[in-house]
Amino acid sequence: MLQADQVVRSTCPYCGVGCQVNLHVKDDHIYRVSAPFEAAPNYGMLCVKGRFGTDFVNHPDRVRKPLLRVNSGEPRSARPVWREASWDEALDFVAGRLTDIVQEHGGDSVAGFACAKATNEENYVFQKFIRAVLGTNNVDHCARLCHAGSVTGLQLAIGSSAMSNSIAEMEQLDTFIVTGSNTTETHPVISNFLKRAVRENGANLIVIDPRKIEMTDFAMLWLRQRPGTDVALWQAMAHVIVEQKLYDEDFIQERTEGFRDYTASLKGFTAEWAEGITGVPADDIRQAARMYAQAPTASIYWGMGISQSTHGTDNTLGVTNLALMCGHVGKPGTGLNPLRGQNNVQGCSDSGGLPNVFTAYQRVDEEEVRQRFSAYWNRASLNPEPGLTVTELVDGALTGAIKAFYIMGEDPLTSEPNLNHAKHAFEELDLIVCQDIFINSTGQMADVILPSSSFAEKDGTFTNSDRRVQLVRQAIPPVGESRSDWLIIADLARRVEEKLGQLTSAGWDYSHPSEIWEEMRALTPDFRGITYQRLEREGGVHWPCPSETHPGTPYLFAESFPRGRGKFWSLEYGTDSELPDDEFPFLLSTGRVLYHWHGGTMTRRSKLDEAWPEAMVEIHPADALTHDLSTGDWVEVASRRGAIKLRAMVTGRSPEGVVFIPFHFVEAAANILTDDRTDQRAKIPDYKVCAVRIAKTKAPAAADPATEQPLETRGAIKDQANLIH
Ligand SMILES: Nc1nc2c(c(=O)[nH]1)N[C@H]1C(S)=C(S)[C@@H](COP(=O)(O)OP(=O)(O)OC[C@H]3O[C@@H](n4cnc5c(=O)[nH]c(N)nc54)[C@H](O)[C@@H]3O)O[C@H]1N2
Ligand SMILES: Nc1nc2c(c(=O)[nH]1)N[C@H]1C(S)=C(S)[C@@H](COP(=O)(O)OP(=O)(O)OC[C@H]3O[C@@H](n4cnc5c(=O)[nH]c(N)nc54)[C@H](O)[C@@H]3O)O[C@H]1N2
Ligand code: SF4
Ligand SMILES: [Mo]
Repeated sequence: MLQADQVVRSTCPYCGVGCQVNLHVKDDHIYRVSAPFEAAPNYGMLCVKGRFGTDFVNHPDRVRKPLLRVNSGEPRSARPVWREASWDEALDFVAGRLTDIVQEHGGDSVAGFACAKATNEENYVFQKFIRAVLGTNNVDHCARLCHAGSVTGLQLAIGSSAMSNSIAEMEQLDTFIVTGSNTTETHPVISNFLKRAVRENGANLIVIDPRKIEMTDFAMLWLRQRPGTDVALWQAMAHVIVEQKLYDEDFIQERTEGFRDYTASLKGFTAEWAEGITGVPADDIRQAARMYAQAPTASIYWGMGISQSTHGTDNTLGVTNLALMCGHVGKPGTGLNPLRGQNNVQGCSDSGGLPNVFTAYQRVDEEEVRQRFSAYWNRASLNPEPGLTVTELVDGALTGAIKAFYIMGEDPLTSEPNLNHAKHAFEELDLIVCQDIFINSTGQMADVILPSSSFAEKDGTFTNSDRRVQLVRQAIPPVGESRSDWLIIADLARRVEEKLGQLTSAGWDYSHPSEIWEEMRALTPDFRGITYQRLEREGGVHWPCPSETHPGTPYLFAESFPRGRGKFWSLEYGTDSELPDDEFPFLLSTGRVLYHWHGGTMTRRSKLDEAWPEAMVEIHPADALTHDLSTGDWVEVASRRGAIKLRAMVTGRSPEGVVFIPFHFVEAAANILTDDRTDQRAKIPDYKVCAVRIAKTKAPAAADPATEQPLETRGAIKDQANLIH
């Protein structure tokens, strides 16, 4: 057997479970990944991505030197031609262009996309650069496209959006709801704990999901609602609980406000009424309500099916109302749990990668907070105006209010809705900088690519879905001339400070990420008790952790909510989503499959691509029959915004009238079809409901005989575009 040069403990770079991995390294390559049995949160388990998906690290497509676009006179949509540059040249170019734009149009004309894949320390340095040097709060990240509905709803109801329970509590669950979360494919190791609760603890599981996901096999009750109708379901469950007096009077008295008004507003929201809207039998709604309300402890887990909706905030308020009236929050095994998606999406938000807050949700519009940060950062003042959100930034590019995008490790031109509209907006920008490990779809439109080092090439911390801060450790040297994101930003910040004639602060002279963490700790009461030494010793600590003797906080809200009392919110039923009609008679739902990650940048450059090599659209057998389709046939799927071609997968997973497409494949990008209208409060788009039509079609013309996929589209993911030396 191969003998490892070294085995390095680190944290999986894919999902928010935050599994601990041992990276077995030989000749600067990770050749094997194993999981330590003794370490939380995964205790020896890994899913296929953690186990087999890290070979992207050494893929030949890694960007190894900074690249400058040579053909910048052409439209951005033209195939890019790149020239390699030294770091000095590339950083001076970026610093010069940013300086010109800030001087001419003001700091608020620049926007930064922070990175839920990068470490806490890197995101902290990034938002510090955007805020302190460029003078704007325009910094946001993919959380906007993700749990924004959950965050906004939870903030309104209880004043905190973090998951209330720890992963460790899952095996002891008594009763729990999983809704809008395809847990076995998207949080596989968590799904194992949830399955164990059912199998070994006899827990009662209620799945509420339009698709027949694997978790339904473990459920005592499965409610299959029509997509986008959840509010009706939550309201009807609340109606049952109130009518049958199954609520927790003491909890309501002591911990909440607004219950009487809320019960009054429930009039008419009967289970029969909800059946008409959701398609779920009224008796099942009543049974679900009783099971949840009468359980000694009960917890709700949810994902994108709740959040990514034009009424994502209302969906969240709907589940929160239920938890508050039943007192199912603040004890072990009870709570509100939006499962975090990216490995470090929790941490990116915690580190200040949001337009309205610094670290740990300290608000930019609060004088005292701003003063503390400006003093530490050696600035006379900081901008008090919250910045724009990702979805608003794209529109800002279109109107000309935003001139430059600095994108650190995101791929908006795969992940944004209505891609044709988004691409149009990107054309208008004066400057696009992509700092990434690969050239992704967005990179194809950039002026500069700054090569970052991947998780395996750097130290730092990620914060997983249950707020556990864990170490990421360097296992191999940086690939090519790539650099850690924090190093790139610190170097750039010094150059921009100088060009803008700002007093150069010593604020960028870090020699290791631990020094950045020390700064974050000093500015953030909730992180104060967490040190690198402690993380080395304990493996991970759940914030809030106010002192070094504090054990950390695995579950929240035991005594009170951050907003004081939990608040009930009256809801109305209605929808702003684009629903099927005669012209576009199918409902399109989008999401994920086990083997791939978002734009596929990483997983399609790993062995995982062999397991799921192409885009497929899920079509119900009854619909396949009427459209003369069998599995493997080519289908054109069209919406009001565009059309894509991909193959059919005939399956009963999605209900009749609904087609499901994963958004991982550039050659059949689901987001060409999706709709960019958003939830008014959360600004999150509706990725789960829009209207499409389907038609059988021929294989796309110039197909690669090996795969029958169009050559030019496969090329887009496989090569690095033209490179002239
Ligand atoms: N393999 C893999 N894992 C991932 C990711 C990945 O790309 N690939 N991405 C990560 C990220 S960033 C995230 S945010 C998570 C997302 O994790 P999930 O939220 O589990 O992912 P989705 O595939 O978007 O699944 C959403 C679920 O919502 C259901 N749904 C659709 N419409 C509705 C509706 O109207 N109401 C309700 N209640 N449910 C509905 C779908 O059937 C599906 O089961 O996954 C993370 N994990
Ligand atoms: N249709 C549809 N669209 C969706 C969704 C959906 O369900 N349906 N879900 C939405 C959700 S929940 C999310 S979270 C977004 C995700 O959207 P994005 O965050 O835009 O997608 P990713 O492909 O994960 O982009 C991460 C990028 O970071 C790069 N990267 C990896 N490691 C590093 C690093 O250490 N440093 C740097 N600088 N870069 C790195 C990767 O190569 C990749 O290009 O998509 C959203 N879009
Ligand atoms: S469950 Fe998530 S963190 Fe764990 S191995 Fe799989 S992708 Fe990585
Ligand atoms: Mo996400």
